[in-house]
Amino acid sequence: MQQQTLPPGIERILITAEEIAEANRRMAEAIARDHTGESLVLIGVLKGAVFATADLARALAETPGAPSDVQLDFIAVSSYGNAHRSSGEVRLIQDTTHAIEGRHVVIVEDIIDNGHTLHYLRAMLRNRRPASLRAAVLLDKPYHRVVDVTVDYTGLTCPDEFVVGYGLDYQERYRTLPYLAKLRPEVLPV
Ligand code: PRP
Ligand code: 7HP
Repeated sequence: MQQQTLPPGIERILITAEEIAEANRRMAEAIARDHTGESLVLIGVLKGAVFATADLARALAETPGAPSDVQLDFIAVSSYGNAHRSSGEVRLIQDTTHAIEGRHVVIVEDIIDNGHTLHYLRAMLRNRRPASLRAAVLLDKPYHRVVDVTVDYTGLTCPDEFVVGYGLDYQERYRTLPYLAKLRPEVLPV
């Protein structure tokens, strides 16, 4: 097999684009089972979950027994800023555009790490009284969880590394890589 040339700063690929696509398909099947015939709102968490939300929505459209109708909305929060460690303080940067009262909602996240972001979002959106509220997370990184939070649909377990690609960044870089990768240690501060 031909060796792939990796961008500067990337040490190696941890999870391939094919593995990501398969995980999205599995999550779509589970969401379809829980929401057959229902009208569903997917709320993607920007910026990290931009690709996960788009790909999960399309996988859902191709899944038998899918919801009757899937609408997309987005919310933007940040707790990492430019760092590779969370501040623990989640900031709402941009709210959704539509009301969710009485709607079936699935939050779509790229990654759960310490859990603060999803915990904050679940509490905030629960207050808006949706008919149901679930969370789909592509990558579960369970090693440094600080708050206990329910994840209803999990794609893959993430290695205990700072990963980039497929929406995940370090200092706003590497988001557009089609795979998930480990950064070279010299790129990260100690
Ligand atoms: C990242 C990621 C998740 C969150 C998870 O977002 O996209 O939303 O951190 O981390 P936690 O479970 O430790 O709270 P970030 O705050 O970096 O913003 P971004 O999505 O704009 O990159
Ligand atoms: C947030 C985050 N962003 C990018 N890569 C990781 O491994 C991360 N964990 N939590």
